[in-house]
Amino acid sequence: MHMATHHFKNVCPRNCYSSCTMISEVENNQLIHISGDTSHPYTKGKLCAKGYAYGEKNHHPSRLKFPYYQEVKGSGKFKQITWKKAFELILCEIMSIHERYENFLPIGLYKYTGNLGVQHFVAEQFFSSIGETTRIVGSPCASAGFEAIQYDMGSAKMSDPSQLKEAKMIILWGSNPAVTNIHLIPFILEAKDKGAKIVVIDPLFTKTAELADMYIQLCPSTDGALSNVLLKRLYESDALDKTFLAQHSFGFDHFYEWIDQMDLQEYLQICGITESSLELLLTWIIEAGTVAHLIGIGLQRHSNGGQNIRAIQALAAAHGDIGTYACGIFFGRGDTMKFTNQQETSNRDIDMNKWITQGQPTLEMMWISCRNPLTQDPNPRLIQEHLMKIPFVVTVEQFMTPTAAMSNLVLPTTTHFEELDIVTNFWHDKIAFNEKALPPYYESRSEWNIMNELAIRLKQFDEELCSFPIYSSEEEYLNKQFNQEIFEHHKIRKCSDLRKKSIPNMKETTAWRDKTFETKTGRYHFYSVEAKKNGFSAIPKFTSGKSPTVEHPFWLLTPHHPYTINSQSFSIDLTDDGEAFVGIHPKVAKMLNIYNGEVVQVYNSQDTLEIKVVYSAQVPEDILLIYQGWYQRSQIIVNRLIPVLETDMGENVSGAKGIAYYDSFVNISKM
Ligand SMILES: Nc1nc2c(c(=O)[nH]1)N[C@H]1C(S)=C(S)[C@@H](COP(=O)(O)OP(=O)(O)OC[C@H]3O[C@@H](n4cnc5c(=O)[nH]c(N)nc54)[C@H](O)[C@@H]3O)O[C@H]1N2
Ligand SMILES: Nc1nc2c(c(=O)[nH]1)N[C@H]1C(S)=C(S)[C@@H](COP(=O)(O)OP(=O)(O)OC[C@H]3O[C@@H](n4cnc5c(=O)[nH]c(N)nc54)[C@H](O)[C@@H]3O)O[C@H]1N2
Ligand code: SF4
Ligand SMILES: [Mo]
Repeated sequence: MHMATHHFKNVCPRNCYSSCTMISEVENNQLIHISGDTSHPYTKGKLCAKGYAYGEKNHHPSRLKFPYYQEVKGSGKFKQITWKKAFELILCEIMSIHERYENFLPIGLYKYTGNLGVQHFVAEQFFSSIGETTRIVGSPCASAGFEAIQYDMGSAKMSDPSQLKEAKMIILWGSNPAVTNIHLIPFILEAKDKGAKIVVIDPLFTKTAELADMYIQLCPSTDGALSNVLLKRLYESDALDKTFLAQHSFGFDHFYEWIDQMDLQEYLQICGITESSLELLLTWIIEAGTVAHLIGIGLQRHSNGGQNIRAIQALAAAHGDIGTYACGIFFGRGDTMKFTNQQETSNRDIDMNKWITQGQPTLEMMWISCRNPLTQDPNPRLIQEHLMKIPFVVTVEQFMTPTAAMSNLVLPTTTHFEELDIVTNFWHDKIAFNEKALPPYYESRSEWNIMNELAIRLKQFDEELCSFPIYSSEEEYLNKQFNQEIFEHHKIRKCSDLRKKSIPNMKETTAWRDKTFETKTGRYHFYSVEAKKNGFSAIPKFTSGKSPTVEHPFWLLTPHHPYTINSQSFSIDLTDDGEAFVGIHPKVAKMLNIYNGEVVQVYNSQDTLEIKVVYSAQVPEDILLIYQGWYQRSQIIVNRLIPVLETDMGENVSGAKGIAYYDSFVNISKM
């Protein structure tokens, strides 16, 4: 018998630079093949290993099939229940809170980036529709960097990243696209083929460093110092853009007074680099004429991370690279969430870092979705303690994560193959339509379906309590999220426009082409009154960060893994490193009498991990490397070693400072 094959367009909704579109082949309601979509102008038909493995992940035996309830969180005594019962439990809890408090403030929403599709913002919308509730706010990802950009340019705009193929020189600061932004690599290699010099600046010798013409192994959190000394040498070499400085910038003289008095040797020592590498870098910049700076998200995860980004930006601006084709700053776009349900509403906002450290205020119920704080956030033990104290914790998930296991109610949810959605993107800015290719897996429901059903029940109880609009389908719901801004940007008004053309065309743009910035003066700010007002240095000068101590002499770097995306994809064995390991320089290991493959203790005052050692000469002698994520097999939770240490910036863009994940310090010893 021949079965009909149907093809659907899906979009990967992960928190990833690419937002790839893919073609799903479906036979008899089974996903039989996934391929990349060659019509995507940026990803061009290629997926990463995780993308190709979605077939396996989607019907993985450990995917959640039914709602589960446990009376005692963490007991593991989950009982399978019906959705009817699940909705009853939730409704009962919501109404009891309302009765006791006469408001809904004791209900908290703890949501993040597990799925970035527009449909998923329905959770925020639902909880706003019942009045003021509590939000755990802040971003563990890139908020320090976005705030830094705001001080100097007013907002985070970015040129089309495909322009990088025409770059004359590319400097990558704490960015590892060979792992984290793979579709950018062909553009970088094209530039390299055409003669552009590629420079990678990273404490770890990464996969991206392997592709570079020059690799600079700088000390963590010292990028600002290197940027400042480079600027000083460019000035002395008469290589700055005097027209830009005179006509489009504000406060350069003030900034330069500080640069001028810097002692070069002192700062080179801080960075851990030699004068000859600085001079070679300088020569290459002068020869290239223009430079594209690719700034990763990694390097701003330090207590001076935002300020370091300001310093790199100042280097680019003074050299005349901002506002010009194929050069300038490539960090990310701050303004790509424009659908109606993505707009902020007024709630009681609790700073995520303060919540972890202080556990305030009283919460009776917590709704967790698209977030796995017990592996991804700092100090998961403290978070677990707070969750234990909240009487009713609900987690909407696809897998029984450590967070789901610490909840009372676990609700199984659909994947992007099983729901309709639109995915926006913070890098190439293209949006794409995600068709529903499969029926929901067992009893899983889409995020919209869950909230819509809850709203129906709440309204039946009391119409006044909930203003959430009831719709009959995901498409109808999504259609209501379009608005004028979306139309102006993408020229679409409803899902059916996307059915005709699933990735709307966009004009290629160069950020700040007219050199008018969104700051108060319209100029680039080398002196920022706003930064000063918020307690930072007005000028983008290097501000020193943290360093290891005698008791904890190693930096612990926990960067992103090639074969997983944050805590996702660990269930499929794409790699032999399904178990966690700690990378250490062989010379140091030998000094400590630690063997390759031995299980050791890595510890700080917060916690101790027992973890396997892997020798790696790519890791500097004062650094230990453990990839972040969720190690199902070895049950290791890396973030237990990560304290709640804030980045300098982030609060003014996300409601909480970022997290200085990479300023964690540890020691290592034999068991
Ligand atoms: N040590 C260390 N920690 C880090 C980082 C680091 O570099 N080092 N990086 C940080 C960064 S940059 C980020 S962005 C955060 C990411 O932190 P999170 O956003 O929490 O991470 P994810 O693992 O992507 O997603 C969380 C959960 O969402 C679930 N999920 C997937 N799809 C759906 C869906 O459609 N609906 C629902 N309800 N759930 C879904 C996944 O199964 C997963 O368990 O981690 C941070 N944590
Ligand atoms: N495969 C894969 N891709 C991903 C993700 C994933 O988990 N897996 N996550 C996605 C998400 S949420 C994010 S935020 C991005 C992250 O994308 P990236 O920023 O590229 O990745 P990171 O691993 O966070 O950090 C990049 C590099 O910063 C370096 N670094 C640390 N401190 C410093 C410093 O002080 N200075 C300099 N110069 N370098 C430093 C680290 O050694 C690391 O190599 O990737 C996205 N893409
Ligand atoms: S994780 Fe990123 S690179 Fe991989 S398929 Fe998804 S969007 Fe593409
Ligand atoms: Mo992130």
